[in-house]
Amino acid sequence: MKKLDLSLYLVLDPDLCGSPDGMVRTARLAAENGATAVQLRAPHWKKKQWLETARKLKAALSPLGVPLIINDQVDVALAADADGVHVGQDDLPAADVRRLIGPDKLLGVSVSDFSELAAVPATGVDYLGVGPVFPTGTKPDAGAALGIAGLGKLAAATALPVVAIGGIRSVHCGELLAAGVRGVAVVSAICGQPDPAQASAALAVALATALKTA
Ligand code: TZP
Ligand code: MG
Repeated sequence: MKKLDLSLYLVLDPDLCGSPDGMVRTARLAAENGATAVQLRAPHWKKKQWLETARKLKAALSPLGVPLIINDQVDVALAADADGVHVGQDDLPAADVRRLIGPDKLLGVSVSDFSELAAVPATGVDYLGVGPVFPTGTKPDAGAALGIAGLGKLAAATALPVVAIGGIRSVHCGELLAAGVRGVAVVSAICGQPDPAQASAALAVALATALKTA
């Protein structure tokens, strides 16, 4: 498998994308225009909808070489043969998820403070999602914004790749990469934008520019 590229990580939101097919369309446009990883996140869905959409996403993203990561639903990830699972603090513990998914799939964990960071297992986790960095309307229970300084302190305290999340727009890419993160995860900066392809391309350009000047 090619090296994991977390630089532009799209997290899909069913409300912002309009429909399951809208999600697949958004994911495809994003992946064709610079998104390097895609997560399916649909907290209110029934299993059947999860699985059907995960399979469509996998079919759309695999040919583009973009990994599909499933939020929380380990069984869906296995049934759809997704590339990985992302768990939050209220989901199954990372060590249990690793046992369930085996050694080859990706595993990401959400972290928002030092105590959550300390609880991350020493092995078996591939990356951390850290946030919210900025205030976000997309996840009402996301907690207080860390700011760039708070993000930087957490990123400096772990050897794992960190993906920043929460309120991120292309204008933030430079300061986020300078804070030591490997990539940015976005929902509303791509989902629900009038032109998700153009929005993705603009983020990819901002990241490439930030990397060049870093
Ligand atoms: N986890 C922490 S903040 C967040 C998630 C899923 C939502 C980020 O959404 P947006 O629209 O990019 O601010
Ligand atoms: Mg979750």
